[in-house]
Amino acid sequence: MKYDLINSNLFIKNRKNFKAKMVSNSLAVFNANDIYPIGADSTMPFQQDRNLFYLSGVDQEESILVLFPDCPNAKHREILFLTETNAHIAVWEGEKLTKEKAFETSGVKTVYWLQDFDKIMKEIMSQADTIYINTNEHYRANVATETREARFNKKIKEQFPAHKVEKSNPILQRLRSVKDPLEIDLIQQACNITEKGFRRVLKFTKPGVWEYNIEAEFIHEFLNNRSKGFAYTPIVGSGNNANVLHYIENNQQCKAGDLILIDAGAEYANYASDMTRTIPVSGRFNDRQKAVYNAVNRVKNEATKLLVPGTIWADYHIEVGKLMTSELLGLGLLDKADVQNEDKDWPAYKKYFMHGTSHHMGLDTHDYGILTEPIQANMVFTVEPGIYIPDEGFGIRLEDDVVVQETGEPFNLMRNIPIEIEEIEDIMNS
Ligand SMILES: [Mn+2]
Repeated sequence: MKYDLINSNLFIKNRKNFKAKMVSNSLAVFNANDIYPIGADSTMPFQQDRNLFYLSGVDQEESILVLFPDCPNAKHREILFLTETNAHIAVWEGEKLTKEKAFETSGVKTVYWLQDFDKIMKEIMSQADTIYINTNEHYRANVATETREARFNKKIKEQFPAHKVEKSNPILQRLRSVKDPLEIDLIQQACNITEKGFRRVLKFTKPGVWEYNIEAEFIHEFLNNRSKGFAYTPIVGSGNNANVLHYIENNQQCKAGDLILIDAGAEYANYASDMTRTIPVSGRFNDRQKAVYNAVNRVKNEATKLLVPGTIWADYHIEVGKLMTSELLGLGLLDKADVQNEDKDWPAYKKYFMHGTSHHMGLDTHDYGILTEPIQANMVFTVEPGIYIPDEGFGIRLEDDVVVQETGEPFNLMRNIPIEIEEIEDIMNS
């Protein structure tokens, strides 16, 4: 791993919280992600299953975590199964977790090699009444491949048809949405790396650069700061490309006078950061661009204040819609009649701002969190309003990541990343 070892107390505490939600005499199983193939013997870079990582810190393929808090054998209340390693295997396959290193990483004392899994499972399943299986119920999930976890779930239900089955997902959604201070620190580190990338881009950008040159500036800074790369596929859209919400081609030349919408964030230790800035190719905004930019920035600042404990996500979006409507009236993009005649299911402002304002962020860029339940302290959200005007050849989105506080305004993890027009222009022209 490129990142520094994480304090294992985080994972010990996460497991303790999960176990506290389990019904009596039950066990829960969590599987690593597969390494996905490309072709021949090529593979995609490994990305750990976020739940297994959350509960163990194990960042290695073919790993399984079992939690069985009521197990009569105290040794089997927490077990990690890992792919076998030794000095000889390490020469060929590179360094893998030893049992000692796995304990240091996760705090799990009982570590077996994977080949013992079936035997141990048979033994402990006979002592349990219920098995928690893990499925991905994220509101945006759309998974076409069969994950290692899905294969496991099929197999275990076949092998042990008499066991009761419970879902891990609601527990994980609730736990993962409220961040531990150690997690907030990791997300802050990801944001700080993003900041370095953005400052580099501000100095680099000028008429004639290509969108992919900007992408390259980010990745240079990310890798030099122990990030393995972008937390999600970056968007670098100049001119009207900014109005294609999921533009990821990043293959056009940036022209004088245009704006560039940059939605890019570093990952650090599997934690995401998610930033959007919009900057002028030439280093100066024109008056119209400034007016729209400041409108978006005001909506962002006002929306942020609404992210307080007790707020319901859907109600928050209605309030942000009102803020945006008033700004669009001010900019002359909407008139009073547009608003009076609007369809309540698709309000007038959505012509220029058609996506959501906030999502949970953490181990996943669009992180777990149950949106119908009230917002709580220590949830991390993005705030990312935008105004997209294809007729005027530009689109503006601004996005920060914030932590909800017990009282008062959220804490902005991107407070040091330039966002005010003067600061952006000063750096670009320095
Ligand atoms: Mn976002």
